Amino acid sequence: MENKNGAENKDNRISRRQMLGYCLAGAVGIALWRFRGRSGSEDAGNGTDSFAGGEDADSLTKRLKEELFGQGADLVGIGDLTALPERSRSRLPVGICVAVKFPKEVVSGIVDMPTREYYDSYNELNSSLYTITSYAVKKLKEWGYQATTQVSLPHKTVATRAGVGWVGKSNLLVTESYGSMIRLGSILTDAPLLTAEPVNESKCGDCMLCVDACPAAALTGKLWDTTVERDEILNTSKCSAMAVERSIAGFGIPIELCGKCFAVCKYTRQYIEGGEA
Ligand code: B12
Ligand code: SF4
Ligand code: SF4
Repeated sequence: MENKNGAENKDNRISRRQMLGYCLAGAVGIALWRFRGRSGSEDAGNGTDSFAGGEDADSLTKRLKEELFGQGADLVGIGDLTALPERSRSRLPVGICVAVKFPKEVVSGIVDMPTREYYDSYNELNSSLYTITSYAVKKLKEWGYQATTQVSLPHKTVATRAGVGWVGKSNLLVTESYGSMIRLGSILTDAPLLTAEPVNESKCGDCMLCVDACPAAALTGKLWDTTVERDEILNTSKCSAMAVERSIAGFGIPIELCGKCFAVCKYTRQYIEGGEA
């Protein structure tokens, strides 16, 4: 996983089985590239639209990440999804997780009650995610690969496979860089990208800050691993009802926005109280 400042977790080299698939994809890419050349649309290879067929996985991955950070992503991770059922991932082997972060001041403001700024930011971040993920799909397709934003897997599943973070006792994805003050988007593709080490266990330890802070007592305190069901961590009915109540009280709109669990998270606080803007 990488943040926009270039800090990176370990990327795994791809397995032999993947390599075979990727070689095939690469071969198709090269064939398309040749066809492009014949049809007169080949470019000089130095513009943002240059075709990546035949490019090695390292440089293709770097290029894609640069594009995503250029579009405003704050975190990007790439995961091998082949261990998940084929139907759940539209038969595509790779998941890309994109995260955008809430402004610090918005998060600080919602420790007591959700605010109008939180609601506005939530809409803005959703719109940015849509722009970034659609752009990535367009680029990947231009480069000769399959790609889609129609992802039926939960974003958090793609995110843990992509090494971006773990599922906290808050039931939210927690990242070392920004805690949980992020919104997530996902892309599926067959592009031969380098994938990260998946995260399979929680790093919450004994912390109970979010559990104790939840005004609905909706969090059970269960420590996550990949076998733990969502309902073992979160009572969704209690959370939904309380979030609507608090949205009405906080900014007068009946929507499920509360966010106290991520505002109090120690990893979120670490980021907010740290130096970076
Ligand atoms: C529906 C939904 C809700 C509903 C849920 C109730 C319902 N009726 O289902 C309600 C209204 C409660 C809700 C509330 C909130 N939500 Co919501 N919600 C979603 C949504 C649209 C789908 C989630 C879902 O049902 N997933 C299916 C369940 C089973 O899985 P899950 O919750 O994702 O978690 C499990 C898997 O990820 C699994 N997993 C992870 N890795 C792996 C790996 C393997 C191999 C396996 C097998 C499993 C696995 O572990 C988790 C626990 O079992 C997602 C967007 C999305 N498409 O993912 C946003 C999303 C989860 N919500 C989000 C947010 C921010 C919130 C709120 C803070 C909003 C608010 N109120 O202010 C609260 C937080 C509540 C909480 N503590 O979780 C963000 C989370 C960002 C983050 N940092 O994690 C998401 C991702 C939206 C986004 N685009 O960013 N939400
Ligand atoms: S969003 Fe609010 S009600 Fe739901 S789990 Fe988080 S703190 Fe509790
Ligand atoms: S507040 Fe503590 S327990 Fe809750 S998600 Fe953050 S680190 Fe985990």
